Amino acid sequence: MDLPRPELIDFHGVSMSHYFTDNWENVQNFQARPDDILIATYPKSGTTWVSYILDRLYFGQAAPERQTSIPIYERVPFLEIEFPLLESGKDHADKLTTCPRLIKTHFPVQFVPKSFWEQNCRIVYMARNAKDNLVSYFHFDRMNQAEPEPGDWSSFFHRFMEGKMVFGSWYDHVNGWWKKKQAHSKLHYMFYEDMIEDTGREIDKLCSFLGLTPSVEEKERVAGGSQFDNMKKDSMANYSTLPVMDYKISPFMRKGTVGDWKNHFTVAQNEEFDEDYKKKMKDATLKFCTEI
Ligand code: PPS
Repeated sequence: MDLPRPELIDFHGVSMSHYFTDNWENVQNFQARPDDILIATYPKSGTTWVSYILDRLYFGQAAPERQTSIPIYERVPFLEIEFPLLESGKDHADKLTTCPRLIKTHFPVQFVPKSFWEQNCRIVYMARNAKDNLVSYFHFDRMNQAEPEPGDWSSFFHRFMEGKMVFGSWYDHVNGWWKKKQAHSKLHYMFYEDMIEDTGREIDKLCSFLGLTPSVEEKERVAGGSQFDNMKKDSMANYSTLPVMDYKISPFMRKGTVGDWKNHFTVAQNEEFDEDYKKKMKDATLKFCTEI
């Protein structure tokens, strides 16, 4: 697919691209149902991983053919996307026949359609440390024609710190959702690094939040199936069926590790980043780890 790369726009004070704002009114009027589950993340924080796990937990036994025949982005629609030749994420979500409906968003918390709050839906938020998030986003923007031109590493690095990314500032995103968690009891805030450290433990926490009681074998199947190497070779999970992405530049399932930033940041960049990070991340209760 040959499309011009979109520009970054300022939308209600957040950097966005038009692919995620063109359907704004309809998306804001989305009618959530009480049993809908919203999977919310800043881009490149492990959205696909959590989506895959939730889909398997809910439907792995009742409808196992889903996992082998329907790409993850169709099982879990991306609410705000409006892309040429594709059904809008909102229409797609409206048409889901599953119960619950699993729905993905990258919106900062203030953009979430109000019906999700009115219906008191469960929300799973996954966050990833800023340094690895930045690196993952850089490679994604290199290979994804639907993203603004990434520029070189150094300019991307600075743009990230300035919050000039699609879906805005990482710092505002993780902090905004963290604050929301204090008021909304049905929000489960989890960390990519914890998932890497012990996927089984994090699936246990997820199940307890969702009120699910899978057998030990089933949980092991879900945890095992969702390991990076398995998802990387699974064409229904690795986005290889989407023409806007060029896997020769970089695969969607790229490294799947904690600490790859060390292969990208110079010593000077790391110091600059840490200095700036301290100024922006004042809430001591929100802690990330950048290595395990
Ligand atoms: S997107 O485009 O925002 O929906 O991308 P998202 O799925 O949030 O993030 C992609 C990064 O998550 C990594 N990933 C995983 N890591 C470990 N285990 C599993 N199973 C897994 N699945 C996806 C993926 O490789 C991207 O990170 P990087 O660092 O680029 O490898």
